[in-house]
Amino acid sequence: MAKIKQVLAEEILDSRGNPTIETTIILSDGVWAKSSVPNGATKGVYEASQLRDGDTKRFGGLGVKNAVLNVQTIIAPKIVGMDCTDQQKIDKLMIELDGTQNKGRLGANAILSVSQAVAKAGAKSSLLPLSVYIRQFLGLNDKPAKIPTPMFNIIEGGKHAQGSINFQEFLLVPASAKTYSESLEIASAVYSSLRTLLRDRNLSTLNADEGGFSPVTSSNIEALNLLKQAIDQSGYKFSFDVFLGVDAAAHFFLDGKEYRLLDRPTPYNQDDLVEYYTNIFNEYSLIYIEDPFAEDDWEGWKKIYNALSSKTLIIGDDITTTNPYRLQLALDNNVINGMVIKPNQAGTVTETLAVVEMAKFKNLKIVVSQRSGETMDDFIADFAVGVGADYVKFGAPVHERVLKYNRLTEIEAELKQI
Ligand code: 2PG
Ligand code: MG
Repeated sequence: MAKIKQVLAEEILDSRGNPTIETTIILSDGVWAKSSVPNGATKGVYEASQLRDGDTKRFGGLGVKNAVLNVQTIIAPKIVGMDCTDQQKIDKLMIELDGTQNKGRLGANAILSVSQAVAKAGAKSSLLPLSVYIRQFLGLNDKPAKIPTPMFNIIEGGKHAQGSINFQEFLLVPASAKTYSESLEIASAVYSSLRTLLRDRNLSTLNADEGGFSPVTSSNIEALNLLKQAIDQSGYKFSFDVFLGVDAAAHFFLDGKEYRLLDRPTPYNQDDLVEYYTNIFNEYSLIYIEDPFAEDDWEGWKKIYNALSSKTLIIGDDITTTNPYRLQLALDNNVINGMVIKPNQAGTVTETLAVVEMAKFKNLKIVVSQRSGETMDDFIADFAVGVGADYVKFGAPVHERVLKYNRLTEIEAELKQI
């Protein structure tokens, strides 16, 4: 088996122009692979910690030179010489080297860049597509692989588009598509129909962090209406060919007690907000509601779960943060029927896989997601197929976001060859 010969790390820029880390692993058989890590805008407080330099003279303190140094001087000397297919052993070693609960010493960014690069190099050296290589870790090889249903974030608000609407993501879910490529066609058609509609209404067609539009509408409901019309005008049928979902990313929770939405001047208490979600669920047949309440508002979560979980997906992201303890809490409180999986919330490939396994065991739907600050690494696409995710969220079907969607197209073809 090929051994790790060299580990290189660099500070590069993500899609928001902020620094992030990229690691290259070179193996004894000449194979090499590199991987970089993304960054979120709405981070759950329980996410693994990304190490930032804090030197305000560079990138406003967001530099990652120390994380790079940690890879070069602390991680590299320990993993050089190890079998690169020994993913668990390498990840465990990095966790021990870090020695903290949240990877705050070496940085989850430093550790994950190595962990992902090791997986990519291991797959290459084993002459396997990365998605197939990852399937082996979960023992899924006997089951047929499938491309997850993509959910396209085509209107953005919240922290992805400051100054616009409250909900962070308005998602398009092509439902009638028979193949993955057909869902891309549908998403692209609705995206351009929405652009035309916004132009006609004199609303902004500028793009937010994930390539979605960020019109300044008077309410979140108006954004849902725009989407409904865009679908109708694209020639597809709303609530038949295409369904809608939202990631509320409920950061509109103010003073730890009430929720504020553009939709009405007075604040919402938990019951009001459940009623609001129930109304939009009924009106727009939402098949997906992510982070409807704040990450520690368990009572609010319980209320929405009781009201809507038999009819739609109630998905945890900031509340669960790809963390086994947070997932257990969500299960104990019975508040989710699916969860978002993001490797950089966990910090290693092995730990991310463990959370996927736990969630699958509990019959939760798995949604593998990119971050709003992305890189040109398409690892996450292979990872999603590898773990047998039900859905993926990779942003709008434009700009650098197409990288992951296009990788899924390639994987679809690769799977046919196997
Ligand atoms: C989310 C993500 C990805 P961010 O909340 O689901 O879309 O956003 O990366 O900003 O946390
Ligand atoms: Mg989210």
